[in-house]
Amino acid sequence: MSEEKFRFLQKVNSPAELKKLNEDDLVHLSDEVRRLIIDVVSKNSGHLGASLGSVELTVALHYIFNTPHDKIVWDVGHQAYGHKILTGRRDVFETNRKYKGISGFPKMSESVYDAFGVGHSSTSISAGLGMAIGSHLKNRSDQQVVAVIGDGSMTGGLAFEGLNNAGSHKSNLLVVLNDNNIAIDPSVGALNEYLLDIATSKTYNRLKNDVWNMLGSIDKLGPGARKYISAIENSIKTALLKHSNLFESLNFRYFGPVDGHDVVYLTKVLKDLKDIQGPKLLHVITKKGKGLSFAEVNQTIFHAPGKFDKITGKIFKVKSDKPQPPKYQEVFGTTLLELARKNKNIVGITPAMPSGSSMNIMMAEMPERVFDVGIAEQHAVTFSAGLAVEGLTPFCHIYSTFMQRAYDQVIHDVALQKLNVVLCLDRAGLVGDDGATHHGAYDIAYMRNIPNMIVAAPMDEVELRNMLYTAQAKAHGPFSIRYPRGSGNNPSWQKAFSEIPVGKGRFLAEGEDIALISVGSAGQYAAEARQMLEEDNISVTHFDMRFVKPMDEKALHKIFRKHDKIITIEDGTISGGMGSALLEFMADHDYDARLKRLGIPDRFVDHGTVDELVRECGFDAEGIYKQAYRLIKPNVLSNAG
Ligand SMILES: Cc1ncc(C[n+]2csc(CCOP(=O)(O)OP(=O)(O)O)c2C)c(N)n1
Repeated sequence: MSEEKFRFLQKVNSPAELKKLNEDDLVHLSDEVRRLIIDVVSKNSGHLGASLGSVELTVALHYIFNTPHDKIVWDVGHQAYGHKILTGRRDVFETNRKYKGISGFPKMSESVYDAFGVGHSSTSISAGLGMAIGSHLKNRSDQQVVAVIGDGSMTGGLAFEGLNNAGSHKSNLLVVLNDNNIAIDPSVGALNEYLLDIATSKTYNRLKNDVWNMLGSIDKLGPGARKYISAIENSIKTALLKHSNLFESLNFRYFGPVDGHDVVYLTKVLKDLKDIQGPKLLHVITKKGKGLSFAEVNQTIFHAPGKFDKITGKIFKVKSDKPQPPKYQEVFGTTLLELARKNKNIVGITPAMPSGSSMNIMMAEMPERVFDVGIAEQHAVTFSAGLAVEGLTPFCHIYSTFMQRAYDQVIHDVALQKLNVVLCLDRAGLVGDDGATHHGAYDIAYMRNIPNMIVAAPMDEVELRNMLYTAQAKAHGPFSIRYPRGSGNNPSWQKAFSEIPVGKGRFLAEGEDIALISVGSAGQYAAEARQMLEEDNISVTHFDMRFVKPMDEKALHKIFRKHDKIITIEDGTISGGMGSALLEFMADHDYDARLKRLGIPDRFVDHGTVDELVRECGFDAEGIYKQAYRLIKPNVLSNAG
């Protein structure tokens, strides 16, 4: 790190050292933190906009609060790069999200300053409240707890549950609402309009500031005066806002809105708030992408832009002469629009991920048929169930990892009533550098035990298209389709649709020595392993299940009658996954075979590239190849490696 460029930052190895700086130096320090984030993220990729927007807030929080004794609980955690840099990870920040490097999200096992592990949204208020009440029960009354949550994450039901509960306790919780008026895509919903209303009401804010100043000076006169002023403050708020303040109605003291980029002012406000007891909310206005012009303008793209030129803002794409296959999500988005043009019953539902799902393609042409419901996976599923009751065919798109939030809604609201909802699970399997919080490891296991649920996993882009087509072609009841992050390898994917018989798999090869049974895109590794084995004159059956439920029992009987050496391959947890389903099948039908299950082991897998992680889990082509040797020629295993 150049000494000249990072004059202040190089002195800060911990929040204790940060506290040695003058207030005025905090402005320079903030600039340097921002510069380091830009330097590293432009080279390594990662979450950019949110972290740039919360630099001053991060500096001010660590300046005023006594971390790690005081707890800062970040929501989602994608805005916490500044926090990592200021809490002893400045020199390893280069390894952010890399294999064996630091995680892109706060993680309790990584640092004592990471008060709570995150990645999924809307958890900070509940976790923070638990800590605030816990510290009180443990007689640590001097401990402060701060939950930092964005306006997008505030739309999640869990955040409201936390606010509601916190408002009925007297515990010392400070919620900092970091309002930049955008999630990944523009913020939606009534809460967003409400926040905008407060943030832009000039009269309200002027009076609010007067009251704030008065409150500060009256505070020194004792508790009686404070109560009196507080009553005036409340009546002004009530009179000036169209409705009474939402947060005040939930028993929070509401402060703000304040400029989240004025680091010196922020430190003053936070210092004052430290002395105010009970639940309180500070509304901070920030700009996503702050300090990098193109990131401020194209906030959705620069949420997590990949590698880019930090001067021009040009995003680097993979260089290739050949036409590149599109991402799976683009195949989904394009196909959904094609289907929706023909089938008027199709509607799209996304919980705050129009661009992350490519549902924005359909949204652009038919905005009235696509619903961005905010970061609200539970609501997205039950809302889809309601649409299905009216005879529509909702395509509810949720990343596999976020669908975990809506499990009861899938069972109770959709499956139990056999409603025609198509659940599209993107980012299924290992997702790479976002790591353990984001891997879509569990959906095969959690979907396949639900009665009425169809569990489909296409092996490539063409199969995905046909699966989407099949799901809407007739009333199947709940139909889930999982597909991975990234691109497949078929640039000519846009073929005419053909319906796939539900519950039918396909033989990609029929051999004698061993059977590879795969599901979903992990079949690509199996296909590669088959080639490697056949080069060694080992004859291989490769069966692509396509459906984990219902299973193609006819084909499975054929395989189990013929083969006593079988490997199952899936990009999902081994426990309870497709391989486990085949073990059950084997036991139920008294087959005797050596069956080895490859997939994600029963532990949390960290971050890295998808290739690195698949290799670590051992279901890459090489891993399958070696496993095949272990089954059929254990004595020559050493040759195979
Ligand atoms: C449960 C869940 N759903 C979806 C996401 C994906 N996601 C990551 S950040 C984000 C937007 C968060 O918006 P906001 O809280 O306003 O923070 P900002 O990025 O604007 O700073 C979303 C939807 C997630 N992390 N968790």
